[in-house]
Amino acid sequence: MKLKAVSGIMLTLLLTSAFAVLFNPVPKALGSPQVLFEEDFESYVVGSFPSDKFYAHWGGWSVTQEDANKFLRSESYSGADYLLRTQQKFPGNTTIELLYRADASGVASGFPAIRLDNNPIPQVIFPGYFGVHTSVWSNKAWVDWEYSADGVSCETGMVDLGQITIPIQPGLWYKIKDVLNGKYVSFYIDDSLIFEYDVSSLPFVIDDFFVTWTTWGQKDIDNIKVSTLPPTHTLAINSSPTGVAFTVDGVSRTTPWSGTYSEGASVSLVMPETHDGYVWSHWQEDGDPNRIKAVTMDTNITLTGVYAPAPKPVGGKATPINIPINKPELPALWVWLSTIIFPLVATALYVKRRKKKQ
Ligand SMILES: [Ca+2]
Repeated sequence: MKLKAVSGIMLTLLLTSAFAVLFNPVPKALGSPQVLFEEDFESYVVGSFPSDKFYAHWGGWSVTQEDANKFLRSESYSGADYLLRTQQKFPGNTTIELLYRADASGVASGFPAIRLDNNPIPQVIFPGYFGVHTSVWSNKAWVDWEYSADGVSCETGMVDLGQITIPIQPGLWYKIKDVLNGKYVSFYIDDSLIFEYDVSSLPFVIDDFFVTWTTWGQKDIDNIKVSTLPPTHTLAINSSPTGVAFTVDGVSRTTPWSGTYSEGASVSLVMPETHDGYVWSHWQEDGDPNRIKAVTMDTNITLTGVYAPAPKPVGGKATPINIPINKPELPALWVWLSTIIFPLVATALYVKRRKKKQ
């Protein structure tokens, strides 16, 4: 009996937990970028080359250890031919980041650079390939590109984006990062934006690319990470009539307005109670009468705040409070009584009496 009771309780507990697991919504990882590639070189033997993940044109790169940290080092070389490239290709809308360090020869002749390349073998022209090169060289920011078709280089260009304020010192690690977001490539050093370049005018789109590092002088790279950008959604706020001043997360805006948010972001909207002779009515899309609204950005959202003309005061012209209100004109009642009612009653009584006498 006792055993039965215990097993009954256990069965109930088991079923309860199973139900809890079944019916508790699993929290969705919203807004978190997906890591496509990550390498810190700690699992490789010193002196080896991680050929399972990288391709080195003409060699020159090997795993090196310093204190307790392993990283990938290029030989000191006076040309740009020891190119390093990932074996894995990546889609567009991506962030590429890594730690970068150069010795004195590397800084003197080189730069931290990331090349986005769909060339299967760097430096060899294949039918139809492109490369976009973002870099800092002699404290100047650069973007250059090449494009070939049928084995002929048909488009090359270089844009000098001007002096930068962050000098690259020899022997120091820097975090460098490229962000590909739609038509822009943004280049960062230690999380400071160095430049942003609109690549939409280039004769190709940046997607399905390898990441390549060029070599001038000795370079060290570590902690390479390639990840997708978190998806974004658009929030558009309209109103009827337009031109309504409202707030988004406490910041003043005017309709029509739109903004971009990472997936899962929570946005707080406050529409005013009145606007220029109008009063708040409702949100057009869902009929919600609450002018204060919180939205979760899991898709593109358009909301329209509807205002109605302010109602006119009943009975025509409103009477201002500070003016004395006229009291009912009592004398008028006495005038009526004395001039019409009394004579009527008197006449009726007189006629009655006369009739009685007759
Ligand atoms: Ca490392």
